[in-house]
Amino acid sequence: MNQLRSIVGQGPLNQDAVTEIESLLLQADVGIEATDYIIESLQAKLRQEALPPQEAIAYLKQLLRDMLDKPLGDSHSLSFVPEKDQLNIWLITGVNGAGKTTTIGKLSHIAQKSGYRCLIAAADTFRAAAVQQVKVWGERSNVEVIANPGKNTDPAAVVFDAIAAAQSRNVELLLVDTAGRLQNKKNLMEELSKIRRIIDKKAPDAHVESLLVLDSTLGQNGLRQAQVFSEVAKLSGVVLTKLDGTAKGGIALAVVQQLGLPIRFIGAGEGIEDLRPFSSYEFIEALLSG
Ligand SMILES: Nc1nc2c(ncn2[C@@H]2O[C@H](COP(=O)(O)OP(=O)(O)OP(=O)(O)O)[C@@H](O)[C@H]2O)c(=O)[nH]1
Ligand SMILES: [Mg+2]
Repeated sequence: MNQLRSIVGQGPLNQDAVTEIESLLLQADVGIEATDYIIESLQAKLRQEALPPQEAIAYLKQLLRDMLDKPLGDSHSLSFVPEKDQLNIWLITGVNGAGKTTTIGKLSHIAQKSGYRCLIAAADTFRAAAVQQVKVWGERSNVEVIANPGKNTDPAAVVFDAIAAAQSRNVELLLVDTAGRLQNKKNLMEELSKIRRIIDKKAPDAHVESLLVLDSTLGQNGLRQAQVFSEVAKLSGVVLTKLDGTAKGGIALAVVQQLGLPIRFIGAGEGIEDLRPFSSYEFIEALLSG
């Protein structure tokens, strides 16, 4: 989107410039709603005063950053970390293959390195290999995994057991891996809402975060999923994965604009270190230089 900078740097936007900006934003997965908002704001500003190119670009960057930071309210500068000396439960949800289990592995690694007492709940009981997969991540990050060895076990029961273990061991961060599910599968979505209810009931004092793992290469399709997950799992944030691939990343703007949820982490690779806390500053600098 580095072309965006040169167009915005040229002063008041004529119709050609607007069309060009619109097409750049849509190609970068920014989505119609957020694109309209950006163009209207830019037009209004540039009509109001003639800005030198650098200032026009600075205005654009600030506009985009403010959009990304809006869901955070006043807590802007606070980095997103589990609270010490209390139980934090992070429920990790999303469609099949979005990167949930990998993200759990990366998060447990960061948490362990940062000195948190951490535990993983293997609540993907849907696929036979899923428990094994999350256990491998647990070994890599040196974090214990609570699983139920039986077949066809109820994932909510695994979560129940894991919360009990977390409470008795003074665990600070419990990461819950869930099965991938499509948002239109009623019974699976009901199962997820049951997991969420168990968490709220069994750990009423815990600090609960419900994170949607979103594959950034899916573009606008990902947003439709997100809307349904948002209600069922009471989402509080989003992890954008696979930003190391072909995705342009504009999806982040669509997510915050349409769902009002903050982006918390970005995944940019398959390795254990390939997860970063989300920073609107870094994100916008990268987006506009790419
Ligand atoms: N390039 C890249 N690949 C990723 C990233 N995150 C996850 N993956 C890959 O995406 C694939 C699916 O990852 P999983 O973590 O198994 O996804 P999941 O959401 O747990 O999948 P299900 O449990 O089957 O729903 C794996 O091949 C991961 O290595 C990322 O940030 N970048
Ligand atoms: Mg998984």
